[in-house]
Amino acid sequence: MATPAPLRLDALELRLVRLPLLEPFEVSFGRLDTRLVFLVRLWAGGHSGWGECVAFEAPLFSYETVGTALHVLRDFLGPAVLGRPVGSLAELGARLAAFRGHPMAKAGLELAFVDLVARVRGVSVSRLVGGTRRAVEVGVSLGLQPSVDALDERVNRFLALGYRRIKVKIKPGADVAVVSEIRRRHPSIRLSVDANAAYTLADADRLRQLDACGLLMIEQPLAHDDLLDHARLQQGLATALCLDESLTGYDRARQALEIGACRIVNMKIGRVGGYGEALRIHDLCASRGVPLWCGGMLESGIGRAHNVALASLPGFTLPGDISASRRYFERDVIVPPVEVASDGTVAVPDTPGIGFEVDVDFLESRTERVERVEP
Ligand code: OSB
Ligand code: MG
Repeated sequence: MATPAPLRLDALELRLVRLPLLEPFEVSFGRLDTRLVFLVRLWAGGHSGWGECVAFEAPLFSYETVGTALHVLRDFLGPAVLGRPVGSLAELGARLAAFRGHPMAKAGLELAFVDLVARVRGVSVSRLVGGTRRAVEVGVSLGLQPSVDALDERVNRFLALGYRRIKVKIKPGADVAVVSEIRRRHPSIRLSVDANAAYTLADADRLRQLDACGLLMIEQPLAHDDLLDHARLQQGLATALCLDESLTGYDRARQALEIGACRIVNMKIGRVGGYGEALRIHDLCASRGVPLWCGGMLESGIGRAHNVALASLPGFTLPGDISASRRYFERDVIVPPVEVASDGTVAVPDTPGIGFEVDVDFLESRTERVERVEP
């Protein structure tokens, strides 16, 4: 993906914006009541592009945090790319690759760069990265609930809104009984579960009981950095495993598929380090016929718009965790908000860049911290 002409990157803006969640989101590793959204804006000449760094405040999903990403972007990634011409996404990626780890920080910058290039060229991000779909299929991810009835109320609500797949969070003690009951009440829906790394191989017997639930997949049952034990577990399981946390880049995805650690791939552009890695993983899955879908990190509309663009590539074959803005927030940072149509799809914008207008006044009113990085 080349730029029209090498772009001189002038400045980076790093902005933390707090958005309350309409309801708390609870998973096996903890509970979120508000989302501290980390927005990245990149300038070149009179143009700018927007990205989002999906790190959370605490290192519970992965080791990165909003604080580490702010440090790495301000002190290393920004200085490595600002003030000099950049000719392509590959060239940007090569400069960032000098630094180890910190995929979410890198992705925040790559997202802003891709939006910037798309706006300069006057094309949509979807078109720029090779997207082919005009609408993407979506599902919903439901947090842990105090009772089966509370969970089922949400299942019914999102099915009525058209969502095409329901994902339920599980953890030890809130798994087989809950999921069996949801399946009993909804015999034919596409249903999956996500453990966020809450189990070990010692729980294999319990996880095998989920085979009776007819699930589309079991997402990340074992440790966040494991591949080998997942391969062992997959051997004794009829249900497909899907990896999320463990797939931190292209090589990890390739290795996971080579050893049979999963049969389905969850793509999170932040977790894998940006568009460069994401596009390579997409091509790998497409070439091997591995089902792929776009995960979510409770993003604001900016990260969500990038997810919509990415999910418009042909290799995304299952509904993503790309829900409507109002599934999470009373008010989003983009106009219009992301909407889910009654057929369970989100339209892919065809206007320049991410295809949504950023509500800068609203952002300002919710900003907790903003820093500008210059060469
Ligand atoms: O594992 O996919 C996950 C939310 C926060 C952290 C991890 C995960 C999730 C979700 C929600 O499942 C995805 C979304 O709706 O954005
Ligand atoms: Mg997950």
